[in-house]
Order: sequence, then C-alpha cells, then structure tokens
Amino acid sequence: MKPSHIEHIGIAVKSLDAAIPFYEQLLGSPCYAIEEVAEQRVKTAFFKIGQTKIELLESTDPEGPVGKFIEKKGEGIHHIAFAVKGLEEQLEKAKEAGIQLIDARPRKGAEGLDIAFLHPKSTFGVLTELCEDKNKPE
Ligand code: CMX
Repeated sequence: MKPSHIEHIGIAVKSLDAAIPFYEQLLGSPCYAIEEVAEQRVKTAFFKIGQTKIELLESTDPEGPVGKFIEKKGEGIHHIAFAVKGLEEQLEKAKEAGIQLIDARPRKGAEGLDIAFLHPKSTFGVLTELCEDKNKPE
C-alpha cells in the first residue's frame, strides 16, 4: 500500500476536557480543532506533531466503538491511520490479500478525509485506518 506517512494516531480518552491540557503541554502546541463525528459516536480533538496528528477520541455513546473499547480495555491507543493514495484501489487490494475490511468502501471521517478501517483481527491486533485527503494538492 506504501502509505506516505502516519496520518494520525487515535487515542481513546474518557474526557477531552481532562486530556487536552496534558497533550497541549506534552506537544507544546494547542489543540487546533474539536469536531463531533456523529456517525462514529465520538467527539475528536486534534493536535499536530510534524506531518502526523494526534486524535483524541471521547465517546458520545457507551454502545459506540470508542465507548465499547474504553469499557473493555480502558483508555489508550485505539487506532493508527496511514495516509494512502487511491484509497478505493487500496481497499480492493487489501480484500484480495484476504484482509478483513470493516469498510468495504471509503466514507467521510473527521477533517473531511476519506477513510476506511481494517479489522484488528486481520492486522495483528491493531485497528488500522487508511485515509486519503483528496483536497490536498499533489
Ligand atoms: N483495537 C484493537 N482491537 C480492538 C479494538 C481496537 N480499537 N476494538 C475492538 N477490538 C477487538 C476486541 O477486543 C475484540 O477482540 P476479542 O474478540 O479478542 O475480544 C474484537 O476486536 C472484536 O471486538 P468486539 O467488541 O466484539 O466488536 P466491536 O463491536 O467492538 O467492534 C470494531 C470492533 C473494531 C469492529 C469496531 O470498533 C469498529 O468498527 N471500528 C471502526 C470504527 C471506529 O473505531 N470508529 C471510531 C473512530 C472514528 C474516528 O477516528 O473518526
């Protein structure tokens, strides 16, 4: 798939209000965006570190993916997201290679990116996201 870089690391937290000041201090830069992704039942907060972002995820519903994750495993790294080109073709290739897709087709995620998840059962236990920013100039 040859991703260009790690687009972001998603970290599940119980409270954005509690976690944001820590990450602002750790990274030495302010949280630059807070966005609710209603479809995913999360509220997200973003920080930049080089080309990569840290995405804090607070659940808005205990039955949503992050709510269930925190209930089962507690706070911590939830997923890793790789920036790819040609997401649709990459998903086809992943499927052909026998990787279990959570999203068979790209959908819209935070910050307007096209995203798709690969199942952690197929990726050595790490929930893996592929994403493409179609608005980014080449
Ligand atoms: N990382 C690693 N493993 C995970 C995981 C995660 N984030 N979430 C669940 N799992 C594991 C579970 O521990 C479980 O393993 P065992 O069978 O060994 O116990 C297995 O995956 C299945 O878990 P489950 O609880 O039965 O299934 P869920 O209903 O929780 O679904 C998953 C898990 C990954 C399919 C679901 O969370 C999903 O579709 N995730 C993609 C969407 C998402 O995470 N959205 C939130 C972020 C959105 C954003 O960034 O904008």
